[in-house]
Amino acid sequence: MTKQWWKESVVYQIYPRSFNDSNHDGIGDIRGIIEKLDYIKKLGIDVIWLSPVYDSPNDDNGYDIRHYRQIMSEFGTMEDFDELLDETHARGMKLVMDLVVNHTSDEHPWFVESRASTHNDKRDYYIWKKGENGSEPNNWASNFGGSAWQFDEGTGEYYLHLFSKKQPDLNWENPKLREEVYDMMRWWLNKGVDGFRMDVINFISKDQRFLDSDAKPGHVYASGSSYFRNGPRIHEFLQEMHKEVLSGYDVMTVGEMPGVDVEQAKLYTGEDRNELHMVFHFEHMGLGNGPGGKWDNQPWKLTELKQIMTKWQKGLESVGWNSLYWNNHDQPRAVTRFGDDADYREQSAKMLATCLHMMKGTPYIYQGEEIGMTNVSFPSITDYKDIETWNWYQEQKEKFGRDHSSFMASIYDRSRDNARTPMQWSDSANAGFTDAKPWIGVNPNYKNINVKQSLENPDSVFYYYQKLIQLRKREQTIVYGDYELLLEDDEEVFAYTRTLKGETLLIVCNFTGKYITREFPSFSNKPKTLLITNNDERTDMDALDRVRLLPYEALVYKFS
Ligand code: TEU
Ligand code: CA
Repeated sequence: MTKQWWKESVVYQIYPRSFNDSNHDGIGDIRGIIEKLDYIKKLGIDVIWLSPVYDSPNDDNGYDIRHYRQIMSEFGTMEDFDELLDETHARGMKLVMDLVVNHTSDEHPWFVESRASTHNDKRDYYIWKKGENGSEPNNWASNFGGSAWQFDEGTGEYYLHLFSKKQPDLNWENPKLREEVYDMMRWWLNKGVDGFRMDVINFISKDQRFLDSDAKPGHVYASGSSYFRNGPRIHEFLQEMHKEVLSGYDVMTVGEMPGVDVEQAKLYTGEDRNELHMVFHFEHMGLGNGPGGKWDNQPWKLTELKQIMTKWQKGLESVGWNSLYWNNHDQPRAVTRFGDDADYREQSAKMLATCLHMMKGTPYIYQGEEIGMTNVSFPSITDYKDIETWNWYQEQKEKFGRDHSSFMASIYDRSRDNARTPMQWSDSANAGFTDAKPWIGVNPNYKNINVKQSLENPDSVFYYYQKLIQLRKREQTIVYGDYELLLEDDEEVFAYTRTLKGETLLIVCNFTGKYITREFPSFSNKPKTLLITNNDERTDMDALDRVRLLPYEALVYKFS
């Protein structure tokens, strides 16, 4: 397994709209990020991934791009961006951009031209089809509700949009479109950006038959994902992108890939395949999804989580590379979802961090995770801004006549806005995020959970993350060691080892709020050092034939 800087790195994801407002308009911006670079550096971060900052009408908060080579005016100017890039590099960190090329905004000049007539240069940049007997070309559902096809009066045809109708899908079958995308990527790389996180990149190749998929009884539309997820030409397109663009630069790539499995990921990340370095899979993000999908939240089991993580650890072990994450801008907050955001908030946030950062792969921290930020429960639906949440709400209310309270619980569990409330910098007004009215409400718990307080408390979640990151720099076994799961059937403890050249790490994480005891007799007589724990009482000398674990305790011993 070759050594690579991006394997030894820790990535910090910034959702710019919610990070830091520098100019008093209630919206986070690029100058606001520059102000906080020292904070990010202090944490020990190597790479910053910026969610989209391109010009956008913000139907989906920047994931609907109007101009690929311009900065959203709410976020600042290209000069601000260049300064951010310079200042990031000056601190020895790298900057990775979000690349959204499955779709553009409907306000992108390509689409404006494309929709203007059936015969123009840009018509084939998008996916246009005639209707079938007066309705949509097929029954595919949009990820944000309703049909994935939108009828366009001007030319009397439908265009495909797997997300909102303001996000028309690009036609990757067209070589001219592909060349435009590659050219744009080179333009950013030549500026000096250090790589891309590629939005739903495993959706870009569509099965050209555009067949109906099987709809559930009572449903008109159905996900067409089997016809575009890891589609027929996906590997060809990614290899072409590598040849045309990525091979010329020493950069990092990670493909966001809903529905990808380990076998596919071996092809995407295989070191000899020249596609991508890593993928984001969603298997652990699907935990607790009921028959009704993500809004239908059900209890989940630790054994399921362990089985998923282990499958990915072992599956990519000698082939490719994992990305490790508990949350992002689309997901609930990790400590609420996998830990306990009440009595054991700090303890469980540290435990989750340990469990993830000690696995093999590149860890991603989502803004606020490093201080243990939690989900939010806003009283009114009008407090929510996310298009996915709104579309679902409207469907439930209008179509199914459900009453407010019956589905707010789902929103509290799963709305993407849980991740999008402003970063909590201090206990002053609006959590120090802005001195204007923030674009989305601040989580009322900011008085107790904020950066200022975390930096003042040596025992905080922040300093625990800092220590984890420092350990990674020191201990090669954390980066390159082989993974082995222990206690496979245990519903309370996630334990595993990492081994490299005769050195072994033992990681033990209590996923419950209870005191429990576990036995590790095979480790009991070996000399060891304690690398990290969230239990103040623990020492190098503790016997391992019987270990009494505190609620949400995590410990890491090294045997060499
Ligand atoms: O997300 C892809 C995606 O599949 C999401 O719809 C995700 O599954 C969902 O949000 C979970 O509820 C990417 C971006 O991360 C997301 O923010 C965008 O809205 C989407 O693509 C469209 O660009
Ligand atoms: Ca601003």
